[in-house]
Amino acid sequence: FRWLCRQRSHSWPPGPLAWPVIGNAPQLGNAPHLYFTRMVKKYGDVFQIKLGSRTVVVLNGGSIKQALVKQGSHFSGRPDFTSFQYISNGNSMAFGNSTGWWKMHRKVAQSTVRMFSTGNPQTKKTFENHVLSEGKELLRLFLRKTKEDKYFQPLTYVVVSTANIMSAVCFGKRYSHEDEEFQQVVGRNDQFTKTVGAGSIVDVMPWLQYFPNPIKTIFENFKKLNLEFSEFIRDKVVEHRKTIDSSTIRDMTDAFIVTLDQIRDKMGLSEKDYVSSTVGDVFGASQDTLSTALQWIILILVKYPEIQVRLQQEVDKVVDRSRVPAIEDQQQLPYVMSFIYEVMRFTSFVPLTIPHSTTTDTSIMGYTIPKNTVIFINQWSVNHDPSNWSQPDIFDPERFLDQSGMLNKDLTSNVLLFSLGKRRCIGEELSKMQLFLLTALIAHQCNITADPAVPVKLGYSYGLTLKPHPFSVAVSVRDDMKLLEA
Ligand code: HJJ
Repeated sequence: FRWLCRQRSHSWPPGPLAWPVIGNAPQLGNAPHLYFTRMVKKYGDVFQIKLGSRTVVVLNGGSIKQALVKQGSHFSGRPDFTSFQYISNGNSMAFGNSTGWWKMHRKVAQSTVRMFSTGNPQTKKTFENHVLSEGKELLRLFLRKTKEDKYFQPLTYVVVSTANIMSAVCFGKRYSHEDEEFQQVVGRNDQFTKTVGAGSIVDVMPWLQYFPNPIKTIFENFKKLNLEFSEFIRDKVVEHRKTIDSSTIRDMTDAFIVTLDQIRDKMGLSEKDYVSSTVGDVFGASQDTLSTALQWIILILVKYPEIQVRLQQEVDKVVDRSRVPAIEDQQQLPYVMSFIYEVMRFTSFVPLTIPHSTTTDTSIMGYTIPKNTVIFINQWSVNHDPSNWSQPDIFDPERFLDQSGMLNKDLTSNVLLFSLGKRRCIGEELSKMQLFLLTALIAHQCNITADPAVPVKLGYSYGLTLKPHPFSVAVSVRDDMKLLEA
């Protein structure tokens, strides 16, 4: 068949032979991004596989920019995957197809997120305050846990803390680490991530949800978590609507209520609640990704103690003991920034983006692709491409520093973690600011160590985000500083 196609003027992308019914699903294994990256060697940057009955075109390396930027509108769709229909009751902007007023909706979301993070000096300060006070609280908790248990698992504390940062921004409220309702809402990121990751079994073989098997159970849990998550968000929005005063915007939810309702009425759209799904996307995406990033940062700090020392030395040169690091210090802390970029590159913890689909018949690198084809974007392949990076599988922040020790912006811009084009992440600035502040704070205040009896491993479980396997650490204050002990 492929031979026949080549005889005509167009050709489909090459790819491995597929089984009937299941296609290439079994070959994906527990790390699809690695399977795809192996396939690049055989077929090139663009190839196709079958997942269940669907054809999926996988884009790697340089073909990604070509598709998402140069031919952006052709590749900006989302597939009608089963799992996506349960996120925000099918109203998620991030997982939904870009029809109708999606473009304007995205613009509103983008500017609102900016308004509450990096938008102007005043909001920046407020945001910095949220991050640092939550960061300090987290480190105090770490110290207490170390006293109690010596080595402890940081996971749940990291999740609640990072969720609290965005809860302050979105809802003007933070939760205690003991709050069970909050833990229920944000504590199931692993289930979410598994079910929506590219190559997820229910999306590939949706019929599995209809008879008893392990996938059915996983999917029911996913539906339940989304219902409860949506309910949490909806309650927040209802509460805000009751008490809102449009002359004093308290938080992001207030801002979305004012702007989205206004646009909806001006455009004569139906009396639908667009606020909940929008806030849900922002809160859900930021807490899931930031908690994952911080887990990786902590794990890498204990894996490479000499890099931890190097971070501490740089921060000490710039920030004395009378204060904690601030946003303004970022320019003077190139090693901290190179460390963060290296964590993003090395872990590539969003290995594939949320799946795309083509919005029209199109072509890429000479291959024909019909409308509504599922497109996987392999970010991992870019970040580990040996023609782009020397020894890509080695963790080395120095790769981003030039001879004078400054951050090389040309190199950092080659790291692909927030996607590109019409679907690129709207939280990139916000997220980098948080990672900078938290990393600098940790380096300034603490030593983090692993149990010498347990080797530090960098293994992970696959999903939309790669989550490190559970690990334990001990945390101590670096000196007799009083700040954290308060
Ligand atoms: C969630 C974790 C959730 C939503 C949204 C509505 C927008 C990581 C990458 C993109 C993030 C994409 C978005 C995720 C939305 C979560 C997240 C969870 C329920 C949700 C590439 O985040 O446990 O539940 O409902």
